Amino acid sequence: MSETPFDPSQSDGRWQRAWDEARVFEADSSSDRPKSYVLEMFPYPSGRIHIGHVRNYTMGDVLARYKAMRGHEVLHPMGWDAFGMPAENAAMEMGVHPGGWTRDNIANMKAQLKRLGFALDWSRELSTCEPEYYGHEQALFIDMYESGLVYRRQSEVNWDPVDMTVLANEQVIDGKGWRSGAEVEKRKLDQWFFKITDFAEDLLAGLGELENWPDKVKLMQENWIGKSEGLQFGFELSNGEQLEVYTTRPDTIFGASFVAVAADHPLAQATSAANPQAAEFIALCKRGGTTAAELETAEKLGFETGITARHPFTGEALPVFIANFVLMDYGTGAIMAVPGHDQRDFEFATKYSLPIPRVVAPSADDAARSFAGEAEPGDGVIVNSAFLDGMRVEDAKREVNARAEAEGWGKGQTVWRLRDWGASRQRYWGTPIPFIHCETCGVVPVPKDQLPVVLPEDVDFKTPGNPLERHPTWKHVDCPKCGAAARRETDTLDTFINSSWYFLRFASQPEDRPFDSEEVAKWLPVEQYIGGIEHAILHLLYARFWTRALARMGQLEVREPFASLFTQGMVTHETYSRREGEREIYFTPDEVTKKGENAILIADGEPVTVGRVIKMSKSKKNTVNPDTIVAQYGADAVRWFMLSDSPPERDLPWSEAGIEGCARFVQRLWRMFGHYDAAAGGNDKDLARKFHQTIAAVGEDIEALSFNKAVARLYELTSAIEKAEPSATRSEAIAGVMLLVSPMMPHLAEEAWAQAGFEGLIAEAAWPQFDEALLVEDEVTIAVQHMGKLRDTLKAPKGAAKELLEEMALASEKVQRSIDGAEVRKVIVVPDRLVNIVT
Ligand code: ANZ
Ligand code: ZN
Repeated sequence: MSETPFDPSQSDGRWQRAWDEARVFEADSSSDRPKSYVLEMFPYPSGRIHIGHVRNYTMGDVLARYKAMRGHEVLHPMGWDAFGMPAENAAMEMGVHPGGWTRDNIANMKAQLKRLGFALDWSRELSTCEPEYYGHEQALFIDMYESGLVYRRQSEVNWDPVDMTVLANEQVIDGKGWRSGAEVEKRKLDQWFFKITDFAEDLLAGLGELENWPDKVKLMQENWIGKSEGLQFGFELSNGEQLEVYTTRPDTIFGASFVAVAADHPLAQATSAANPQAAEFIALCKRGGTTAAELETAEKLGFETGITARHPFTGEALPVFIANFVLMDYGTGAIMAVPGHDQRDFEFATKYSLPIPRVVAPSADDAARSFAGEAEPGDGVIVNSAFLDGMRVEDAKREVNARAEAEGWGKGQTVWRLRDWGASRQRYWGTPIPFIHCETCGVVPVPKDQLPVVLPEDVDFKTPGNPLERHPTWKHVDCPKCGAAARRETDTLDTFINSSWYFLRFASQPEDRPFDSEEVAKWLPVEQYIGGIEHAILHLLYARFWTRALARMGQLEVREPFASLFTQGMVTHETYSRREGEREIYFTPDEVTKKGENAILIADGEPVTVGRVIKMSKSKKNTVNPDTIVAQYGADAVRWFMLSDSPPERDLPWSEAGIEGCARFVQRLWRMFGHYDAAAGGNDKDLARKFHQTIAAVGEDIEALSFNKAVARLYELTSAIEKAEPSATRSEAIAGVMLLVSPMMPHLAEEAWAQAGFEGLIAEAAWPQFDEALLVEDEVTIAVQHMGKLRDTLKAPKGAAKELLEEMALASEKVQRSIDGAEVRKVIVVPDRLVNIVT
């Protein structure tokens, strides 16, 4: 068999069919093997699998196949996050139906995934845009409503005037819609909300238990949840009213030189009713950006109300402003401003010539120090603050809180950055919200036996906005309670809801319920979840919230859905471009040839600019098409490349030379496999040691997801086998390599396994065992002396040459310190035991 090269175009498909026929990857929940749920974030069916998917899914695949070989029952499913805006945009641009567009894309992408030989349980495939999925989601949504975890309220929303939809705060980037790039406006609408804030404390505390999550992801979630501890207290106002403010720095209270409220604060509203200039100022504030980050950087603007606030300790009258940097939906929407120690307040005070007192200083001697053009938010000693003088910040915080509580004008308060999750979208291509609005009965859930509420097919996309709203008949229904004519809810659910529970549906798929909790309990939590860092906050937080919410409703046992999380790096490539007038025109790697560092456009033979190595993206055209490379090199070479060279959390630069090297290695392995000889006799102790060490190490590497290390070890073992003489050991090692590479190169491994005459599929074979005794090298401990005194001990290979021992001894730092520059006159070596240096 070694004469004919391995032919992936012929072999890959054959083994893929064999796995399908034998249903090798179908997970059996009744199996008594230990269970492993390996999950990669399911793709959005944009049209084609991209190289990032290939890398992500190859990693999960290696782990899934490895776990199965180690005797686990593995659940490794795949599906489609199929609702969302691109389908609607395609509908608007190309006049196709979002459903047709999406389903075509799914068919294409499924074929691409199959072509890569992933060990997926396709019997559990799901697509979130099908009623069989979203109908159950509707049922869960109603359950959550009935449990008080979903509610409706009017709220100001971020309105994207181009996409004609409400955006979550996190979808507003620099005041613009994340997809359309349009300036976001503010509007008031009736919206559906999830009470995620009920779980803020628990979601935060739960992060502490997620030992196998990257720290950076946990930190991002922690910041997003944003727990803040401080003091809420009331100012008495000159108009006789009370104004509640929230501060995290009660220690700086003597440094307050003014008070500020948000433009939406009732006090601001009242002022504007009586004062047209105030009304004008408020309108101006509303035009600006809305995110905290923008308010941070925007110019600080204010309007003086004429009202004053009485300082609780000094009795001083502080002016009250309406200010653009105070947010209505954080704390109380009003602040005591301490310009010396808060940068926003500093900028404001500077602009409006307000006092900037110092109340925190490096030491008590610095009480009169002036500010160097900015606030000093840090720690220090309290100064100019009556009874607080000389205290550290933390002690002063405690002191002010205690006095406020004792005197009854304030209270220690915890405030969260996390907001309830707005679930409504004014879009067509999403899960219809299963509620009906009745004049008499109010909001009524659609009775569960009438679920799913199915999206109408006949919709028009010629005008922007929500096609469900415009549909002539769909929204007109009878009230399920009183039978009167009523109106269907025409909002659909945020697509993040689709991905908040799909991992449960993968684990269990009854027809009549979203999932069976006993079945789910067999698989969850997901043992290893793999995906992109871009989902570090929202998707993961929402999935954690849904899992907790379902647990609270008694539908689930687990509270954390993903025991281990891994975020993989990106696949990168340099760019090729030319400047044409104002525009940079990009070319694909296929369109250029490289001569050393330079690149030439094939079409005209003229040079193009070689740009930085960056994430592959359509807009920069620095992509490779998985189909093309799989067709050219075969699935195994592509998979091997995805795992080689770079640690999986780092970026992986795509290179032609790299993939070609992988394809050559496939053939090299194939030739080596051809030397398998069941009849060969004799032992090869060195090779046996190398082989067993590699088995142990590759297993550990895969469990740690250090695929690049596993790859490197397999290269080494292959070289060792190639150099070895025929022996029983060598044959054993060759068969062993078939098994060890099979999670990475499953097609080649199957082909070799069959040709070597082994029974069954290698995908169902057991991972090789290693012999502990062979893991340790034969090593001895050498005592190193200087003038007969022990100075160091060294580990050296058994039987090492005298020269080597001498060299190692002299290289020892401890020995050198002892010699201290003296001339070495003689070195006595007792092999395997001792080195004595004489000076
Ligand atoms: C006085 C003070 C002095 C403050 C100082 C900070 C530093 P975090 O840590 O994010 O919770 N603040 C309170 N409510 C606000 C709102 N609705 N809009 C804008 N700013 C608001 O931030 C809490 C701090 O942000 C609070 O503590 C308050 O300013 C401000 F040296 O009070 B601080
Ligand atoms: Zn009714």
